[in-house]
Amino acid sequence: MPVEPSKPVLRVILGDQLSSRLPVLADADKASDVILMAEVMAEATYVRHHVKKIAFLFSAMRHFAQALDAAGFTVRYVRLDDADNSQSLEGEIQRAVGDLSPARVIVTEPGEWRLREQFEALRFALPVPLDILPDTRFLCSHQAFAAWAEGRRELRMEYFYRQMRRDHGLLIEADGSPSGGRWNFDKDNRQPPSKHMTFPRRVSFRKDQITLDVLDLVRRRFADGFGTLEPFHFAVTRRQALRELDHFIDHILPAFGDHQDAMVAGEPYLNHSLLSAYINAGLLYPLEVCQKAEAAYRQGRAPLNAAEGFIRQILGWREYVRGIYWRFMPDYARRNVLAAHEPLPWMYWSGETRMACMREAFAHTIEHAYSHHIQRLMITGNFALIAGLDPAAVHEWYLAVYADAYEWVELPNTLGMALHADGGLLASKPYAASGNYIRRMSHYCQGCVYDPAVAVGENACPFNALYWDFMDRHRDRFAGNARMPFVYTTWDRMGDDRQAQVRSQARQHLAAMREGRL
Ligand code: FAD
Ligand code: DLZ
Ligand code: SF4
Repeated sequence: MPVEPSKPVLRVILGDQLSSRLPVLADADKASDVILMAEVMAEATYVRHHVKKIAFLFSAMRHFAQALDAAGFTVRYVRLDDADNSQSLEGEIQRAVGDLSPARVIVTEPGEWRLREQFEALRFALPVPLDILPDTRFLCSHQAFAAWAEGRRELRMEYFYRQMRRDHGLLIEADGSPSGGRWNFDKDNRQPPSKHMTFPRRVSFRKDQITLDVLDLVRRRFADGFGTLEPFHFAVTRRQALRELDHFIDHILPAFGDHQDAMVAGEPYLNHSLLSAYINAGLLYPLEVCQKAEAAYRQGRAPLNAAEGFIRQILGWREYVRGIYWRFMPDYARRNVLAAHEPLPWMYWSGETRMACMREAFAHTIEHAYSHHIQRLMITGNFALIAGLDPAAVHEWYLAVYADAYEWVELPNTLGMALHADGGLLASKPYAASGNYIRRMSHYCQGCVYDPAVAVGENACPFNALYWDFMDRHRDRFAGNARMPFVYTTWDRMGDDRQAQVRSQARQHLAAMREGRL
């Protein structure tokens, strides 16, 4: 009797899962199983993604599919323009199941709640089982985060991070103590910009035919998309991303720490790594990135404050925000404890504003699908916080405009860290700052029509009155916060008349903002 060939397993890989070490590939039978990858409009349009983000992901997906094919896997790759493309991930899974009659479907857990819900629902629509496997690229599983969080009165990244350092043996000495005798060297990393700072050249890659085809596709299909498509010099393969990582470790990491919070006009990158888009899409593994940074320190090629500061962002913040996301979703996305309801002003999309600091952050965003952390937190995020912008609208903007943006990482950073809309679950105090902070930490104010030293009057920096008005509005919530000493003593010392002027100035700024005059 002829032996019936075994049914294939359909193995689904999403656009931000471009890693060969995922469990979904681990036990694949190259002779019979099929890998499904699909470019679909549903994912490319659920927010108004930056065109560079779409191009980066499609090109990286096509290159990854090519590498799988070369390694002997059978890949069913659906292109955006393919005639039968149903334009949704569920649709493409259903179509593949119809065509291939697999024994089962497996997929790695998606990074966004909405997609995991869709896959849960798809289970009931498919004639075969669908299994959702854990995403093993992360260094802290859902179970491990839950075990750490359980029973704690409040969750703080710093304690989570120490646990992660111990668990993964990163920057830990033989006796179990942290390297250098301290867990955190953040105090050394807050220097303002200095004229001695240098910014090494960045790696750029020649575009191959795959990338040129994708750029052409994105130009045609996303003509109204946000941002500029070219020049385009993202790494789109693991090999290229590794080159960019090595370049960072060798030439940039040593200076990563000292001026980590600084901002310099005309310098979009400073000494940041630009690795988030690659780590989040799966081209780099977070652990290997941390290990390379530690090796640089141990070999005397990078100071400890730089290596520790860098590792803390990935091993600490990155894993922590993911833990918060999955623990508190879906309720988390709806939080708005400060009752902020101001619609997102058009300047966030157009980039047009008289405020030099905001203009610069928007310009980097539009041009590079990138702005560094301090611009996201202390410029565009800080403004959104003190102007009382609606968290859902701000969240949608951040999710759209950056090449590294996926909800699991973007939402806690926006809603929790920048907007304090979760009431302090993620960060114990609001990152609100006046023009004085921006003047100290950047060069922006020198080229601005506004004056950071002025709170009321024609050239008053909008960050000043909006900052005080924000503090005043939320006095009941923040007056007792031990991490914000002197705020209300300073405000009270201004006296009634001055306070009234400041409030009135804040209202004028908001009116100007709504009318596109700010
Ligand atoms: P570096 O400064 O070189 O840092 C090294 C790495 O640490 C990054 O590549 C990233 O993987 C990790 N990292 C640093 N800070 C954080 C953080 N707060 N949370 C998680 N990981 C971190 N990061 C994203 O990856 N995607 C987002 O969508 C995103 N949205 C943000 C929105 C807001 C409002 C804020 C304040 C921050 C957001 N961040 C986001 C965090 C951070 O700003 C970016 O990770 C960082 O700017 C990426 O640039 P880089 O690779 O040059 O980072
Ligand atoms: C962001 C994105 C885009 C723009 N396009 C696709 C796509 O066409 N196909 C796909 O599989 N994934 C895409 N993605 C990434 C998904 O949106 C991502 O997997 C979810 O946001 C979960 O993190
Ligand atoms: Fe920004 Fe105010 Fe400085 Fe202008 S003066 S760059 S608005 S902080």
